[in-house]
This record gives sequence, C-alpha cells and structure tokens, in this order.
Amino acid sequence: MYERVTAALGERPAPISDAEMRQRQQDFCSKIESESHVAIIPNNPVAIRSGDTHHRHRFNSYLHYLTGWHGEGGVAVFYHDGGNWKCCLYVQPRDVKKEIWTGRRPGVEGALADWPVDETVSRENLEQGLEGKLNGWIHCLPCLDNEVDELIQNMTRFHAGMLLDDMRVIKSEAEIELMQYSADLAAYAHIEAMRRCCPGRGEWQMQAIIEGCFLYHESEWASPSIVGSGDNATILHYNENKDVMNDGDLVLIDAGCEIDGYASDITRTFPVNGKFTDAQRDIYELVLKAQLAGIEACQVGAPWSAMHQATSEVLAEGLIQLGILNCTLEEALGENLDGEYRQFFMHGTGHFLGLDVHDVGGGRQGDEGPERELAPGMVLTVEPGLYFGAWRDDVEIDPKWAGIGVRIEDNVLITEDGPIVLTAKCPKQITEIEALVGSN
Ligand SMILES: [Mn+2]
Repeated sequence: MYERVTAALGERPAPISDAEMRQRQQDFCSKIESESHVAIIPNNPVAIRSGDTHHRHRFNSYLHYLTGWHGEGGVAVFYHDGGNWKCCLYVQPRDVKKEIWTGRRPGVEGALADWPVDETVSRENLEQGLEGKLNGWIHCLPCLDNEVDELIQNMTRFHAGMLLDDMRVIKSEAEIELMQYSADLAAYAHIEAMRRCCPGRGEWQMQAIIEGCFLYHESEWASPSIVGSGDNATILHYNENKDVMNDGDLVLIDAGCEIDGYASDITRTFPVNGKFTDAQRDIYELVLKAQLAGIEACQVGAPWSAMHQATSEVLAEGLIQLGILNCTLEEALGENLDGEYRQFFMHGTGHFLGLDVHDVGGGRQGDEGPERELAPGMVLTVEPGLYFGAWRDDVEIDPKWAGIGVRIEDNVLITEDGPIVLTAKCPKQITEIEALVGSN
C-alpha cells in the first residue's frame, strides 16, 4: 500500500533515552531558584468522552519532555529532599475493573519500574502528597477577583513553563534524529499524495492518502491536515477537506506527522492536473523565491524576525513587479512590515517546531523578554504564502489571480554551518512537481 514510502524510510530512531530524560530533569531543577520551591507539571485533561466514544488523549508535552509519560492522569512533582531534587510521578493506580474497559495501566509499581523517575505515588494521594511538600502555601480567596485569580495562575504556570521553554527550544542530537525521521515520513506522504493526485479526486481522499501513510508507519497527524483546492487554498485554516478537486486549480496541502511526539509540518502547493498555468507559475515562483530567502536568513545569531523580514521584502517587491500592487516599495512593505502586501500575506513566516507543532519559545523569551536570537539546535518552519481568494470583497483582485493560494513550508534546523532543511526530501521546484503530480 505504501511500499515506496516504507522502502525509502530509514530505520526509525530510538525514543529519547531514560538517561536523557534524567539529564533534562536535572537541568530543569538546577534552574529552580530555591530549594524550598516545588514544581508541579500536570498532564493534559483526560480523554474527551462524547456519548460512549472515548476520544484519543494526547499527553502534555512538558510532562512528556521531562518524564516520557504518555498515558492519562500523570502528574510530575519536583521537590528538594535530602540534598537532592527528586521527581515524583503521581499515576492512576491499577484498577482491573476500569482497565477491562479503557486499557491497561502501569500503576504505581509499573510506573516506577519503567519510567525514569525517583518515586511514584497513586494520584489518590496527590492532595496529601502536595501538602507535605509545599511550604509556601498561598493564602488567597479565589473566585472573587478574576484579575487576582489570573495573576496567581500566571505566576505559577508561567514560571515552570519559561524554565522549560528555554530548554525545549534547543534540540539534542536524539531529538533531531526523531525530527528528521518525522520530516522524512511527512515528505514521503506528500509525495504519495502528489503522485496519486488527479482532477475529480476529493480533497478528503488526498487527506486519506497522507494520513493513511502516517498511520501505516506507526505515526499520526501532528495537526489536522489541510487539503484546500482552488479558493479553499486561500482560507488559512481550512480543514473541512470536503470538495472535489477541479482541473486547472491548485491544491494546497499542509500536513505533518509526529514521531514519539516530535512533529513535522510541511506545506506544498501544486496543480491538480500536473501543469502550472502562467499565472499560477508567477505566484508560485514568487513565493518560492521568498521562502528560499527566508531559509537563507536562518543563521546563527540572527534575530527571530530576520526570516519574516526577508520573506516580506521579496513578496512586497514581487507583488509590485507583477502589477498586483500599484505603490512604492515603502508603501508595499510598510514601516513595521504592515504595508499593502499584508492583504495577500496575512500570517507570520514561521514558528518553532518540536513536541508541539507550534512549539514553545515564541519569538521572545517570555511575553515581554528580548527577541530570541537563532541558535544551533533550534528547529523552525519557514512558510510564506500568497492568497488571492476570489470570494473576497475587501480587496480588488484581478480575475487573472483570483482563486490562487500558494504556501510553501519547510522545517529548518539551525546550525553553525547554516540552515539545514529537514524536509528537503519533499520536492518544491516546479519541474520536479510537474513530473511527479499524477505520475502514480
Ligand atoms: Mn506550520
């Protein structure tokens, strides 16, 4: 079914080792200011139950980063005791009657045997466990003043988050290996979709080809796949994927997978019938030029905003050259990259990538902190686009461009020797794409 992909994929890298998790725990605890502090890292809420259907649970990335825990209900508590920081994991206890319905649980003993933590406790004892460890109780009357509630919540949450975000932003060798594999699988899935693309096929069928490929290789989507043909490509978060693809239209596919939690995120845009029209080619070549400039801007020491500056300059200039904007370059670009070109390129150029698709770290250190500088080990996306929705009534669009939406997205690793495109196996040159689409 996906033999081509299976044959092309290398061996799946090992998950993050217990030793690396232990090192992360140590690094995290060494950042905690005082030995009297306690860090509490809870999990995402338990799986949503709708009717009798249990929707799938997804572990919290912070908790997974520190402990590897992937089931429901885990809570990690870090505290200082007897001269050392300890990681205590609270887990759901064994309960055969419940496990018959919802699956096996490692339980307290199983968790201690198989997870890299110092101790495990039943979460039935969470309250008394915390009472014994928290010295600095906050005495407060909650639920009266929203601002006070929010402030306290932010102070506590923000802190652990920020310490961990600085760690998560820089990927280790083992993490990069997993991300490379994730990028490879997503690249090959996109190629499969290109090969099997033809007019009359449903957007949902392209989604099935791609997500089937993920599942076939023990993976799953990292964020809901977008398959938008024609005007649907001009809706940034379109994911109904319910229309039939028409001859002469472009199709935009934004899809990635996760491997042991590590995400890939690829967007490719190509003609449904395998041949770009002149207008489609003009826009595609411009977005590609901008994307290559964005990747080139991903150098060690460059500010986070450098890649957005680079893609914006190329797009603004190109829009003037194509006659889509009738203004000066200054007006097109705007003083703060907020000029006329934003009518057709409305989103940011990229985001960090890791255990979450829009990974932690942001462009700044904290909400108000200085802009981050790119450093070796960071992984981010570069994904400029141009969108000319025929349906829009807020802007005049020449019929020549109407219905064209193009985005090109790759995943880029920052290194001392310049940017490395992890998703390079997914073609994006026009000649490569035209040779692939519909070739099955
Ligand atoms: Mn993205």
